[in-house]
Amino acid sequence: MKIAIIGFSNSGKTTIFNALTGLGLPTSSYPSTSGEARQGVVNVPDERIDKLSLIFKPAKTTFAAVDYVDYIGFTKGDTKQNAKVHAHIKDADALLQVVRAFEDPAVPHPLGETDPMRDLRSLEAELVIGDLVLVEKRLESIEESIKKGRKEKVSEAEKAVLVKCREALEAEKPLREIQFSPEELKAVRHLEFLSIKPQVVVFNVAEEMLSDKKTDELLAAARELLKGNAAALSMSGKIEMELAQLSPEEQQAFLSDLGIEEPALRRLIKVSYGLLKLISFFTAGEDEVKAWTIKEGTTASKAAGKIHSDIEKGFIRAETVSYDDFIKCGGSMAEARKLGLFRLEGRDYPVKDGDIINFRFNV
Ligand SMILES: Nc1nc2c(ncn2[C@@H]2O[C@H](COP(=O)(O)OP(=O)(O)OP(=O)(O)O)[C@@H](O)[C@H]2O)c(=O)[nH]1
Ligand SMILES: [Mg+2]
Repeated sequence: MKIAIIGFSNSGKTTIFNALTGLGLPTSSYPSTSGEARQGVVNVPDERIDKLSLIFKPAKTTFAAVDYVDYIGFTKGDTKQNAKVHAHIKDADALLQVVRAFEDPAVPHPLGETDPMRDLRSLEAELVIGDLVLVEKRLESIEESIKKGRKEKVSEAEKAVLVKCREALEAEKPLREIQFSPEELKAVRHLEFLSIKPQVVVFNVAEEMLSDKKTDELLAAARELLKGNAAALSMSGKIEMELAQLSPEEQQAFLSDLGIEEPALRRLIKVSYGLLKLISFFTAGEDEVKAWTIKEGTTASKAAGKIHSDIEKGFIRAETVSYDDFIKCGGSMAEARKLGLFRLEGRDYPVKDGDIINFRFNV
């Protein structure tokens, strides 16, 4: 799973990427206009894994992980430059939009004054325009094929979805607001639209704005604007980056000084994971406690295939106990079995978030 960080330049994309990944890419007050997209792995924090690790004391603990990508910013009104950004991030499963909400005369803003809602609207507009260009190009090439009588290159189904997309985009609606059937989505998947991807908006606020009425108003306005599969949060990129460089103990002390229960970064990672409709099931033993990432609704045999194709092929059953039941039983498998909380599920069982599973299989 991959999440691309987008936004205008100097909004703090690289700062937040560094905070997320613990990497130390250079940040600067002049805009980056070229270079390679950079990728980093981010563990998805999960208190349940922390607790399972305490119980099983495994040799190894593995969290679910998501890749984050940092690239150059969007430029207002520059469709060509923005198409370049699209080319580098189009395979992402979701977007993380960083919106500048901090004021700092030393960091020039590409659009002049700091105005987060204007930036959010402008960037949404750039996503919409970019997708509209893709739709129109594709419709033109379909028309061309019809004229030339090259029927094999024409899909009526695709054309119908493109027309539906064009209507929405011309009305300045991001595609994530529109309902599509799975077949419709499949017909246009190859175009890899940006405005259709789930999106988390992060307002990068100044430290003193972290718990301020103005920030709350900003979040409310953004939530009003964003429809479909989207969310809005605020954080101080600068603080999060500094925090990420501390040891876990130091972080804890720092946060309790500030009266913060959960670092904003943890919340951001969790919200993004949820937006992707991802859930985790666990395997737990002395060797390893591990969170496995699956899409909501994945069946037990497919989930087994995540671990190894042999387990999927030779699937017999999934011995399953929910995390909550397991903890209720004092973290004892024997107790869970005795109380009948241990279930034997078949191959078509839709795995639930927090299931602890032991797969039985034949090789
Ligand atoms: N005062 C202040 N400065 C910040 C904050 N976050 C980032 N900056 C500064 O803003 C500048 C730009 O930050 P980057 O993280 O490089 O921004 P970016 O979005 O990656 O910019 P491009 O890669 O050029 O598109 C740097 O000088 C950062 O130190 C913040 O919360 N407060
Ligand atoms: Mg950058």
